[in-house]
Amino acid sequence: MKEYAPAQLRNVGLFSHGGAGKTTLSEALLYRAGAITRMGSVVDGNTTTDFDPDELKRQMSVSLAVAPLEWQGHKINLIDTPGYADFYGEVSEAARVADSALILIDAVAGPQVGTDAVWKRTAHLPRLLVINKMDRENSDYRSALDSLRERYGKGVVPLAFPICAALWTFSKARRTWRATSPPSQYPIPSRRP
Ligand SMILES: Nc1nc2c(ncn2[C@@H]2O[C@H](COP(=O)(O)OP(=O)(O)O)[C@@H](O)[C@H]2O)c(=O)[nH]1
Ligand SMILES: [Mg+2]
Repeated sequence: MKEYAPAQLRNVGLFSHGGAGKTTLSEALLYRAGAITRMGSVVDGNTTTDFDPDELKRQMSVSLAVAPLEWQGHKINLIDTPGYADFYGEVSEAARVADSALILIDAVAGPQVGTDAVWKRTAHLPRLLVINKMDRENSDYRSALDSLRERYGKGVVPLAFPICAALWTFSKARRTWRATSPPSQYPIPSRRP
């Protein structure tokens, strides 16, 4: 077995309100890093971190699970946790051993009660928030980000801004500007007659 120096080890906890996509993201990260050759799904009951018969039956995590992957010479131990309130004990255990936290937010629902719970339990850790499920109908990156800043303070800063959200913000600003500013002295001629 390959040995790693302590500086090359990272324990990353995945936390969120139930159903925001932690198990699916763990599976995708494992697949991307080459730790697994086929990406399983929660619905099919074949993910790496949900293996307990209860988890397969309910299609949700009920206990924490550790899944290692190697990335750029570092061993990253992903700690997938359950998101439902009945299992917060597992969340606290994971927060105790993790070096950092990845907190997932549903892009449709925004921060939820479970997000507040994991935010409190990971206060001692460096945290990266992931606005997930951006492919879903009515997903709204901007509004999720605004709610996060409102709830957890201005310390929440976007490191990556999806181009679709950026374009939306730009077009909204342009519409507002057009609606509120006086007509230009030099109107842009229309291409159509
Ligand atoms: N549309 C969409 N569905 C997702 C995404 N990530 C997870 N899901 C679905 O959301 C449900 C809950 O996901 P799961 O990974 O079990 O969430 P967890 O409870 O946070 O571990 C499952 O049915 C997933 O297939 C995503 O990015 N987009
Ligand atoms: Mg899960």
